[in-house]
Amino acid sequence: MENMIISDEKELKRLGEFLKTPGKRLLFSHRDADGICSAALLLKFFGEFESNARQGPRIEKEFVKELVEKKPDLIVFLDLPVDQEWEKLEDIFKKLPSLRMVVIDHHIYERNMNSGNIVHVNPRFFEDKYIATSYVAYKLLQSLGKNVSPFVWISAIGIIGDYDIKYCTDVLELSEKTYPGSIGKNPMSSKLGYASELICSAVTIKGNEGADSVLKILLDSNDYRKFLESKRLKTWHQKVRKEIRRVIKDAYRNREIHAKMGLHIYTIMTRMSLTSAVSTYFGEKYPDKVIVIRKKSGNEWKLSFRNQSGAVNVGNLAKRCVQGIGTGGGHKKAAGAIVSDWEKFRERLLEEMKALKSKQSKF
Ligand SMILES: [Mn+2]
Repeated sequence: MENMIISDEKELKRLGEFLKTPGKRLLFSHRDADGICSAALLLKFFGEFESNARQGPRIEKEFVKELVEKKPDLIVFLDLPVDQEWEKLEDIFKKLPSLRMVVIDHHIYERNMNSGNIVHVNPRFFEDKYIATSYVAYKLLQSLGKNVSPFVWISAIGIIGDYDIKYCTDVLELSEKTYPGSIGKNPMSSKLGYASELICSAVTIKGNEGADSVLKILLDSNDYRKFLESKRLKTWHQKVRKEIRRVIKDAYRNREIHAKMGLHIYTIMTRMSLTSAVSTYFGEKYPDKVIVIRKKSGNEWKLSFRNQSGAVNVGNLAKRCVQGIGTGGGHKKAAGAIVSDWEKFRERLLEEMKALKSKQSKF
């Protein structure tokens, strides 16, 4: 099955030209395995970028100022749904009218920003499918005539890092064919699955510095085995694993279970950013439950949602529960949020879950 990535040859050509824009070139990618692998793929063929990882699509005032001061000729965003911030982008274009922008993303989009100055690629313009950005980047580079197949393993790591591999199996199969043993029978527990864990823990323990290290190691590695040899990444991974084990043990003790609603709430206490990792753990352990993980962060609560079975759309659930008290959203099976008022949030969550249950039992 072939996934539709970009509308036509003309758009592809425009993308190729934009990526060759000379002058000051800035690259921003999401600070996760998919974002970092997408960046590595692009940089293998289009070097000379000043590259930075970002936690999300938010474009704060400070960031606008910083961008405008740098006077870039080209800005590329990877795996970041910056179309949510199109108003801020318009401000930037007002100040830098000759700026070119490339957005390559796979999240549910708010608007298609394709225009004279922007090339916006998102497979969801064509079909509602979960296709990792690393897959999109791989296919684009291939279509642009680049010899990207030796780096199929980088694309595979990004795909596995995002968990939803259903529509990306052709790239995973190609990786296994090119590098036998890299994917095997179960991608999640394969060598490249381990590679995606290495990236995840580097970011967990070292933030942007970890993301930069990973990117550099990916760029220096011509083979996935070389990447897996990194001592630094292995050490960070072991530290994170140890902390995750401790946090999970503790979370079991104070969990709040609403059996009738199929809802589990866990509170975690750790200095590392582990909400999403712990959420994934419990999400896999209880695939038919809605899992909510909460962690205090300053005066707010960081939340993570999972429903592995997909019976409850947790992206929508998060969005509905945070109104007026924070921000949140995400994908169908995995979402995140930040709220200021936990009690209010909890009340809404229980109401929403009750409503969902009564709706389900009617059928
Ligand atoms: Mn991402």
